[in-house]
Parts: sequence; C-alpha cells; structure tokens
Amino acid sequence: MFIMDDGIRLNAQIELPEKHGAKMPMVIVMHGFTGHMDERHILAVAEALREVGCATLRVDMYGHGHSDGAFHDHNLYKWLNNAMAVIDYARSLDYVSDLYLCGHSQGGMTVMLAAAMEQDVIKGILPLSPAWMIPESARKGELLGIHFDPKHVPDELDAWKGLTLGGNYVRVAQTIHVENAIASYKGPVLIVHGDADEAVPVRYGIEAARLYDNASLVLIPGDTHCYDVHLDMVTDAVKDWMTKQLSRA
Ligand code: FER
Repeated sequence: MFIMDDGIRLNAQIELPEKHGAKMPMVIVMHGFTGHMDERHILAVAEALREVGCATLRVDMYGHGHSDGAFHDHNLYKWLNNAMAVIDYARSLDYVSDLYLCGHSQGGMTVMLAAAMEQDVIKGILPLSPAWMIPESARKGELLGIHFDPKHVPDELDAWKGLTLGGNYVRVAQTIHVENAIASYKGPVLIVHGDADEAVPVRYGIEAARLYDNASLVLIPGDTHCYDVHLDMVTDAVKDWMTKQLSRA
C-alpha cells in the first residue's frame, strides 16, 4: 500500500498482532539512512511489537526502498513531512488507540523530532541507535567520513553503497537542533544502542537518554549499528518496555 505525502507515494505495510480487540495501539516503524522497511532489524523489531499486542506500520521514507523520490534529493525536512503524513494516516484508522513512533538511526532522529512536534498525539517513542549527531556533524563539516567546509557545502557527497547525496541534505541538517526536540518531549522513551556501533557512537544514545525527562536506556554489549550480534536482546528490550507502557494504559 501507499500513503500519500503531497503527491509522493510512501510505500508502507500495516500488520496486526495475532490477538487483538476492536482497538489496539499502533507503532510506526522507520528505517535509517540508505535503509528500507524490509531490513532484518526493522522486520524483527516490528514483529516483536506485534508479539506484545501492537499493530505495526513500517514505511519506506522519501528516496528509500519502494517509495517515490530520489535518494540524492532526500533530506530531514522531507523525512519529517513524511512522518507527519504517516502519523495523520495512522490517526485516521478507527482501530488505532494509542500511537507510538519507533525509528532506527536517521529514522530514530526523525522520530525524536516528530515526537516534539506531535506531543499531544504520540504516546511514546523508541529511537534505536538514534543518529542525532547528524545536524551537529553537518555544522562541523564532517558527514559520512567526508570533511568539507560547512560554510561552503559541496553540491554532492559520496554516500554509502555507491549512492550520491545532494548538498541540500547538509544545508537542511545544519538548521536542525535535536536538543530542543529532546527537551520538549515529556513522554516515555526507550533508547537501545549497541556499544560497538561503528556508524553512530554509543555515547549519543547514552547522552540522549540522559537528556530526556523519561527515558530508559538499554545498551547491547559488543553490538553493531544494525545489531548483527544480539538482535534478540534488542527485541527483548523492545518487548519489555512496550509491555510496561501498555500495562500502564
Ligand atoms: C553520518 C553518520 C550516520 C551520516 C548519516 C548517518 C549523513 C546515518 C546512519 C543511519 O541512518 O543508519 O555521517 O551522514
């Protein structure tokens, strides 16, 4: 299925838990930079959420997976608008009770920003290995291991997997202050981070958990950015936290 965002088709998949009543909570699950909604860790986290009774909505963001838009042209404002469109869609479903956001890496940062804008509709968030240092790195002139003059942004950057990223990505990222979004979101937060993450240093997960009003932090020993070692510990952490949230509702 597609969810429309201002003419852009976002490829999405809704799945319901095996056991459910007339209404159920829903978690929107977003992938990271160069990722897509069928990545192993995205599928595993969504399945874990369904095991504890949540519907899940996995979505390919602008320029990723089977959604419209070119990777080259994606940026964090586009992803934030995508998030708002998907949230509006989820809110329109009559079987959805509470709405949660989960995102990996750049999707985790998107979730942090979207939750601050949608405080009144987002019951809780699960930023996984959130790449919330991207704006600070863009301001310093170091992204994707590439150094550049932050006041003279290059037109293009070589991204991972042979992809090219437009310089406007950097210009947008430079304007974003995730600290403000963290300070304004008062709902419950679960942060999970591998302590051997090669793409987003674990200190960012630790620092975000410290800055949030109401965060739980689960560190995965020896694990990588996409949880190659202990994905089961990630899904256990997600299930434990979500079960606690639902028992409070
Ligand atoms: C970077 C480091 C990490 C970067 C992006 C990421 C654009 C995002 C990682 C992810 O979403 O998995 O320097 O630059």
